[in-house]
Amino acid sequence: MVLSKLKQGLTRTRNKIGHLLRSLSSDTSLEETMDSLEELLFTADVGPLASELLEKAETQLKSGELASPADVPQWLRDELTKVLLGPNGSPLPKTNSEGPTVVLVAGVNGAGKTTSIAKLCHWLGSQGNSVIVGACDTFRAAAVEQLQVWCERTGANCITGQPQSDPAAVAHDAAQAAIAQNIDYLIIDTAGRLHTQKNLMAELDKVARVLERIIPGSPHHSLLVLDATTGQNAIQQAKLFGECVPVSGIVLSKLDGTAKGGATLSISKQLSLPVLFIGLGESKEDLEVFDPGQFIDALFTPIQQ
Ligand SMILES: Nc1nc2c(ncn2[C@@H]2O[C@H](COP(=O)(O)OP(=O)(O)OP(=O)(O)O)[C@@H](O)[C@H]2O)c(=O)[nH]1
Ligand SMILES: [Mg+2]
Repeated sequence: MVLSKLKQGLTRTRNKIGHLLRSLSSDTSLEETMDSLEELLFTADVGPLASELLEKAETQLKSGELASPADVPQWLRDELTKVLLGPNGSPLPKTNSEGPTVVLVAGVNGAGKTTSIAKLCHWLGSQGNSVIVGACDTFRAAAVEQLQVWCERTGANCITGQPQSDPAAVAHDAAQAAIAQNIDYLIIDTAGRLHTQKNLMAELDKVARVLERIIPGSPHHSLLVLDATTGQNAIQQAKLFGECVPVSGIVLSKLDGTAKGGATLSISKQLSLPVLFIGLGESKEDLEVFDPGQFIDALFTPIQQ
């Protein structure tokens, strides 16, 4: 059987919860079922959602709304699918009919911003869009070069500035270039930062303000890249970034490298933000538009023994 990239990417998470799913399916008593469900939800790292679902399952099993423990696995799939927020239509609609649609990309150090931008260039390009990338990470020495290499591979144009120069100045130049060249999408790469780095957080705000001045209404999309391997910690990061820029959606990177894929479930729920894309590897093709139904199907696909 050829596994889809998503199923393959979720292998570690599926390995972690596989035997628990099997035991949940074979339980016959209420007590056993509740025990298995509890272990499954906590092992899957779904966060506070676990207690909510446990309470709901117990209430529904006792009231008869759920006729028997055998119905619990399907019930769980349905509940989890409902919890997940994916894109409503296109994940990155071309919002600006007058000029470039601007996508600002933020996140902590090493979250996968630059790699995700490369993947987005590839994805947007494959749909016939022209893309310019603004190399606004002027903070880290090798950042510009890394982005340039990706842009060459994906056919996007890269606008750069001097090392340590003002990122807002690069954003300014990139926005001007995108207008002059009548480009469909302008993507802005930014330096990794922590919420405690007040100057860097302020810099992000300044980049956004410069973009808005040159292209009114922009940035049209502000994506927060979260590293799926950080599990529940990603929630905290998202809240703090949200205080600085109005995050419109999440790119969840490195799902292939983690057994904590279940954290995805609580990220949507706790942030009330859609997961727009998921990263499933290190090459430009390893990006998928997030689809809650497909994600749950992949998560519940048994590991072949
Ligand atoms: N396995 C896997 N690795 C990834 C994925 N996305 C990014 N990476 C790796 O994560 C590391 C950091 O990625 P970058 O894209 O440089 O992260 P960044 O957020 O731009 O980092 P800074 O600019 O330093 O803040 C690199 O080694 C990437 O190859 C993914 O979806 N899967
Ligand atoms: Mg980077």
